Amino acid sequence: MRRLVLAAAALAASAAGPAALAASTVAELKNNAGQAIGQITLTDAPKGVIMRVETKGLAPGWHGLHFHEKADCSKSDFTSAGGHTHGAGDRIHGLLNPAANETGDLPNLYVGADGTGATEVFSTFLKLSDLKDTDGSAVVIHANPDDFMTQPIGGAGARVACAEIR
Ligand SMILES: [Cu+2]
Ligand SMILES: [Zn+2]
Repeated sequence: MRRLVLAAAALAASAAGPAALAASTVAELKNNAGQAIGQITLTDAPKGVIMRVETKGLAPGWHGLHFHEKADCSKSDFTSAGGHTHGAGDRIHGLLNPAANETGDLPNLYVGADGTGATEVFSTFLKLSDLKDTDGSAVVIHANPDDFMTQPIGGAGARVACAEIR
């Protein structure tokens, strides 16, 4: 199954441009009703991981985007995915916080007036293998933007989309 996913990613790359030269993982994004609303593509890089997000059907505007601890989007509110992936010790959130240690923190995703969101982000906080640890990880999109400072999640509010990374 994994082999098929890799092959599909390679085909898509040859047809559509640069991404996916290295090993890539594709995961489906679903909404609170369990409907498929797009996908994420994670590509391992020498100094981190590149993520492409492609989604539709979300509310227009800015949305918090994070890596969460567990590959578990089974609860409809996605609390099953746990908190943000993080380093050792107390969890401190926020890309603008000098004391932050959450490896799951990422820039916000913008969704246009038609409900379509697409972006690529690069994180040096972790590698694809860190996301594919024993319990996996999740990509979560929130209802509101992350202010990169407020604890515990930058005021990003409810979880509106989730993808399981294994
Ligand atoms: Cu989050
Ligand atoms: Zn965080």
